[in-house]
Amino acid sequence: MFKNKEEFKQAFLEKLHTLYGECLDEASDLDKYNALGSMIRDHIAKYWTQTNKQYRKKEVKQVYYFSMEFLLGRLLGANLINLSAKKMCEEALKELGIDLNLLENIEPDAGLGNGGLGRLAACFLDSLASLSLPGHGCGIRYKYGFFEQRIVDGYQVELPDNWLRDGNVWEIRKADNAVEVRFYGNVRVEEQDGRTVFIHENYEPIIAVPYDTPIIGYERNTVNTLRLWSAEPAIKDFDFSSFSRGDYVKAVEYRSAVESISQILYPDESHYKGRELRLKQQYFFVSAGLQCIVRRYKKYHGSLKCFHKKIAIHVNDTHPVLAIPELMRILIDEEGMGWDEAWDITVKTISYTNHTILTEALEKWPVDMFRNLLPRIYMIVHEINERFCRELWNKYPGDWDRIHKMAIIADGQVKMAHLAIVGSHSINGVSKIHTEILKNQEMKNFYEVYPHKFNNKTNGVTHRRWLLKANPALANLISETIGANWIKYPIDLISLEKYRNDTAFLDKLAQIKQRNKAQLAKYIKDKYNISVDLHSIFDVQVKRMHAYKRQLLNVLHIMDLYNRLRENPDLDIVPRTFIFGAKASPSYVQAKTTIKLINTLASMINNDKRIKDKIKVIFLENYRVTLAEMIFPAADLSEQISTAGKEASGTGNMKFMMNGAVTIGTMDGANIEICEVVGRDNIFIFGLTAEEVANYYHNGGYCSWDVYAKDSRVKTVVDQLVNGFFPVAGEEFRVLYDDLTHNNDPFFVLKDFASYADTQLEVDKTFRDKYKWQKMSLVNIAHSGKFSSDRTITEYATQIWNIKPEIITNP
Ligand code: B1N
Repeated sequence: MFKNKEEFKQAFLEKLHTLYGECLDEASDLDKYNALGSMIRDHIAKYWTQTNKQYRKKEVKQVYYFSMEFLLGRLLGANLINLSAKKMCEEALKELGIDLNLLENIEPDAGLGNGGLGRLAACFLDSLASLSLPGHGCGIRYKYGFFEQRIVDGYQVELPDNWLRDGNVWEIRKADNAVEVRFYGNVRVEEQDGRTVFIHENYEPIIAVPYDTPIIGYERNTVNTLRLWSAEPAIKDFDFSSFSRGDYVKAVEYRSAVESISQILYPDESHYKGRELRLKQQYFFVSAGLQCIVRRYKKYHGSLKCFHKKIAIHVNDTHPVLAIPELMRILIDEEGMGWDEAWDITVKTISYTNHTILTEALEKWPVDMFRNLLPRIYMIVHEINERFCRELWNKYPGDWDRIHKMAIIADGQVKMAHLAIVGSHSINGVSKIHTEILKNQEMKNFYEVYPHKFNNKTNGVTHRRWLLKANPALANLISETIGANWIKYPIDLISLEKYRNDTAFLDKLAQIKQRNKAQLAKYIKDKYNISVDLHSIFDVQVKRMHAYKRQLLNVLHIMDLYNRLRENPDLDIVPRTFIFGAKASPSYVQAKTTIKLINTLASMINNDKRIKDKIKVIFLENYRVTLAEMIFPAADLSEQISTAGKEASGTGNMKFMMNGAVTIGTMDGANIEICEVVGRDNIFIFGLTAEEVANYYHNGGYCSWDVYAKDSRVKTVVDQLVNGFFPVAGEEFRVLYDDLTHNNDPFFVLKDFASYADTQLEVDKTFRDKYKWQKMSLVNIAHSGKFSSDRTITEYATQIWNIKPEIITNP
């Protein structure tokens, strides 16, 4: 980035001066952070321009990844690494008496996502740019990201995440590229020159303004773009004429209604709520994004006949599926194309990823709401549905039941997953088992009609953030041992395999783990004033709080262990530190109650002198990308314990593995593929299989009362939820108790309890054999290359998008 430290220091001081008119001693840390960020932006500007210029000149095919969520976390550290400028920058700043680490900590997380789905989108952007692939992100610039979690008296309290308060040095507002998006109104149908035309009138116009963030590839000249849209009123400020007519209040109301569209990220993962504002958000960014892509395409190509040859649009779950009717609208209403040609282009352009089969997460919009908000889009969806149902009728004459089940519009609802399948050329699941479930169960009927559309793309995570950045000590050891090629070709990590019996190497691995544990322990001590044993097993479950992820199974096991320890304080166990991190959706009662349960149990256990510090329970507040970067490197054991068949893939499992944690998990999502590569000896598998779970569901579930009655350990811990064992107001944990017993335990927590507890004993036994454990850890790291998002993105690029690397030349 700069030739040498001197040049860098010079530029830094100049930047502080031009930005703030300050010299170094006057500058605040925030000013210094902004100066550094701004320098990076200046530096990459020419590469950014060059990237766009080259894409345009060579007319390369580009993909646009449409997503409601991009969970980027912080960018400074990641950008410096990708520019190979971290070391130089660190040293130069040090000479100026500035700690780079401190500046990195100034940056708020860009928390524009709920969890796995949003973080996946961020990992994909990193891999696209790092593989020199022409691919960009398109989403919403939420003013408030995912809420900040505080724990007060054991309860989750949500605070707004005002991440833009101090500005955002990475983004550039592109007011020139603003477009109009239209809501409500009515459609007038007219015959003009023998053609039917559709005129959307009396609509409410909203201006979408893009903010661009550069996405810098690792040691490449490529700088792709993440474009996030912000909603602004079409009428600038208070329209003076309406003001003078006395419509002052109306003018203000209009303004805040418009701004509400990009105000806040919905904090509901895997739970669908039919809110009009969310539908508005979806159409808002999809329409803005598409208009802008089409406008640029037309500028260089004139006609849209070959649009799909140069543009691929990917929709991240059903949230951006309105891209299908919106592209139809543009091609038909604005370009005057006929239906069949427009449909052909649309289907060839769009591809779709499904991320969940939980029925409560499937988006279905009430017809009335949909038609009222998007009258022209509704007409198009209606027509798509008519044609699709006719096609089905030809294939399955008389099979009304099947057609009704598969229709896009039925029972007063618009079914977005059905629209996605019909209107795209590719539907992929995110792990092998998930894709099989889609094909053979959830979307079986559709698979029968469109077998060629279905495919699998097992998720991956960027090893640059989750290993190279998060765990520099381990990354260095790896590079010293096998060379640095793995950073560009993560599959090369496999060369580590040959050190599996090298005790000197295993010792080094252990030392690094120990230091990472010490770092997390220090954080815990500083923040919560709790001391944890560095020789204990760091047993970690960090992910969204959800019944199907079964944090409750983990908790019940800890309760059982605690009971055993109270009975026998000399019980021979390896000390354990149980670490949790999780945000619950604000309206999700079970999830919030589980957080309270963990915290209540934690304070009992952590203060119980009788058990001699053998176990500790820590709930880490406000789990987010930046905290995750400290947690994964410090973990010994990775908890991936969802009810089999429920977790589409999981990506935390991959981040743990990359950092040498060993997994305890069910045969679910990508755990199965992790097991496949490391082998049964290097993972702890327990519990029912997805098939077994499905069979029980088929027969109305299993009888949880039987397990409760027969297994005394289970009975004891379940009773403790309601029998006064916990010092909480009366019936607080009753909802959990009821779910497990009267509600027949829908997620098989009690059913899997014995198997889980036995496997935890196995973990305990294995950990005592230091080299055995280190070897397992090493095997996990060595095989984690497969779970790099570079592998995933290469598959998307070649098998779905048909895009090719474009090496950007030096500008
Ligand atoms: O997507 C991840 C997977 O690894 C996880 O297994 C899966 O649970 C997660 C509605 C979702 N599925 N569905 C969502 C998020 C937000 C929302 O509003 C649903 N997230 C997942 C990446 O494939």
